[in-house]
Amino acid sequence: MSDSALRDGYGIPVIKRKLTIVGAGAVGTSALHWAMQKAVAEEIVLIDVVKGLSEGKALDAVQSSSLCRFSGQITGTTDYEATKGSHCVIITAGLARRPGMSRDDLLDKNIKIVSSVTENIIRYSPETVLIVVTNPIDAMVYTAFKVSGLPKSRVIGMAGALDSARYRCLIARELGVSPEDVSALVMGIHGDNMLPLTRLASVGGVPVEAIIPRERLEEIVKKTQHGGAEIVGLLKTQSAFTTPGLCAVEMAEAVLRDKRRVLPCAAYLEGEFGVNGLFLGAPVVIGGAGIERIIEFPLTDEEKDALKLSVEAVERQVEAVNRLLM
Ligand code: A3D
Repeated sequence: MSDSALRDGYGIPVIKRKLTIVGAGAVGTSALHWAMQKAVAEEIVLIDVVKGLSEGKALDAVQSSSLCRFSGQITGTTDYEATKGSHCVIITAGLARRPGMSRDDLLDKNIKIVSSVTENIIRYSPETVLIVVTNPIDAMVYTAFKVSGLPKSRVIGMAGALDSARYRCLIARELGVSPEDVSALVMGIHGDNMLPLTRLASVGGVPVEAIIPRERLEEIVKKTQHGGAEIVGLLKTQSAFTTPGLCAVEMAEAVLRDKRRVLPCAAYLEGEFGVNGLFLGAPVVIGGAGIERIIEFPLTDEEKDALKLSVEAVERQVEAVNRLLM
């Protein structure tokens, strides 16, 4: 995948990093914006099934490149050939929630969309790292894994990074401090049964359980669990996109720059945390080849019970995926 035509100041060949974003809707456009802002790749392809949509959005983005100092190439297309040789692909294609809908309501339609997108991507980038954003995420990332035939390390779901960002933000607001100084982890399903761990949340190294009253922490946990629905309720015709786009790009950046970031992501678990054969949110190390390792640690009995609710819900979704993929 290296491009020998591109050389640095010493004439040494430079790897030209290529990122594809599938879906030029709200999240895909946000991801394009953040990818340019952070200059995570020298080439970015935006692809959508709707003719003109990604072309128009790419053109609009190109016009901002002098202002955001992005000097790479941006292509908008409906043709998968343009995605050839992508090091990393963010999949946002699919339907999004409307008020009153659960993420599960999207299941059947999005399985078909994610399957066809994955087949097309793998045809041109058989060694890529896939970052799946389409909901219901824990089932869609499983779909991409099954359809792509990629090793489990190369298929990752974006959800924990977003849920943890929301959780950190709420803790920071409660304490009146910068969200930057809050460290917190959300595990499990991306849904009502997600598991924001209060035991591990800290601010500047101080455990939040020592400084936030229990009832307030419980409210913060509930608000985190319903953070997505709160935004859908306000926007009415779409779901959150600014932070989801940024979270997907943070993960892509970890791949494209081999950063070895520790991020909560939906990873394929094979025994870790007592879970087998499912994608579920857990802390992982992300580098150039995708997930380098899952960071496993002992859960309390209460946390194990809470994680079981996630497992049961994702198992039901995965049964539906397996039925539809047969
Ligand atoms: P939206 O703005 O509707 O964009 C979706 C885009 O996908 C549209 O432009 C469609 O044309 C395109 N599309 C549909 N089918 C195909 C196809 N076969 N090939 C290529 N493109 C296609 O939605 P959005 O951007 O707001 O959300 C996208 C997805 O991300 C939805 O499923 C959301 O539920 C999900 N989402 C997940 C999170 C997580 O944290 C996991 C957060 C926010 C959104």
